[in-house]
Amino acid sequence: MNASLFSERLEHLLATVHSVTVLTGAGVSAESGVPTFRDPGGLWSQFRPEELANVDAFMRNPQLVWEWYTYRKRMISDVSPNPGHFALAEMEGFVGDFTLLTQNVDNLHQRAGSSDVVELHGNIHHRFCMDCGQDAVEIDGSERSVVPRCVSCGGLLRPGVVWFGEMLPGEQLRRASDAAARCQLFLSIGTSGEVYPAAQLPSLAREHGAYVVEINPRSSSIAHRMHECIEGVSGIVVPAMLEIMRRARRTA
Ligand code: BJW
Ligand code: ZN
Repeated sequence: MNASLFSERLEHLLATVHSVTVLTGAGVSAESGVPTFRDPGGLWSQFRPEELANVDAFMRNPQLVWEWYTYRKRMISDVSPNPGHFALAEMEGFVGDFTLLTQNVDNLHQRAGSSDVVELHGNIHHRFCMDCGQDAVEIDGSERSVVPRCVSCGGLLRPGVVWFGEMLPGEQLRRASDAAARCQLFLSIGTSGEVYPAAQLPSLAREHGAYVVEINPRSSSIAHRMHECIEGVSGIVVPAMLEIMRRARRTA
């Protein structure tokens, strides 16, 4: 893949842009071997979201939900960031105002070197008490399959992720909205655009004048809200974008 896959407008923007906001979804981790949610063979084809990704499911059967997250944590710890993650980490050095928003809970952006990741849906390695709300440190990346209890009050600890019907963390959502509203270029990478409020961010960026671009091998459900859709995988397209930035800054 080379730069000709991008429109002239996008090539020019990549070469000159000083404010970029990126929203990532499960697709950026697919090339690391982490299954997405809604693709064929994805997590939702094996498990029913309503049975696992909401608080009622946890209250009904904490052990089942905990085991599902333990299984996913094991899978994530066995994989490494891919070229898409690394290119995004490097991109922050080329753009003065760069914000990385992710719906992913897998920590792979951080492991690739991204310094300030806005985690909209939490982090699978965090946990907190259902009763007193206290954050609990994960003991040596513990992969115990029994639901742990809070050391302060004895309540059940739950994964520090955002389930359906729960509010996104306020500060992260505010940072995401601000970054979408002020950027010149907004990249929506590897997300189906099915889940709100994250799926609203590209539109917000566009309403505020950003050029909005999707990177995805398939058209997402918000593709019609983009100025440009690049049909390809993030592990190839994002490094190609970074290369344009690098060349432009080298010759400037
Ligand atoms: C590649 C690739 C490669 C493959 N390269 N690409 C407005 C309208 C309608 C509904 C709502 C609304 N506002 C709120 C709602 C309700 C709900 C919602 O959105 N429902 C919809 C499903 C209809 N939202 C919520 O409940 C949210 N909370 C909220 O809004 O609070 C306020 C409120 C409360 C109560 C009532 C009303 C409002 C919370 C959402 C939490 C989502 N949680 C999950 C689970 C996290 C924990 C865990 O990991 O277990 O987050 S669900 C799951 O979906 C996960 C993901 O972050 C999220 C998004 O998925 P993503 O990342 O897009 O993955 P996929 O699999 O869908 O797509 C992958 C894409 O990658 C595909 O397009 C591929 O083609 C592509 N791809 N390989 C690039 N190599
Ligand atoms: Zn507690």
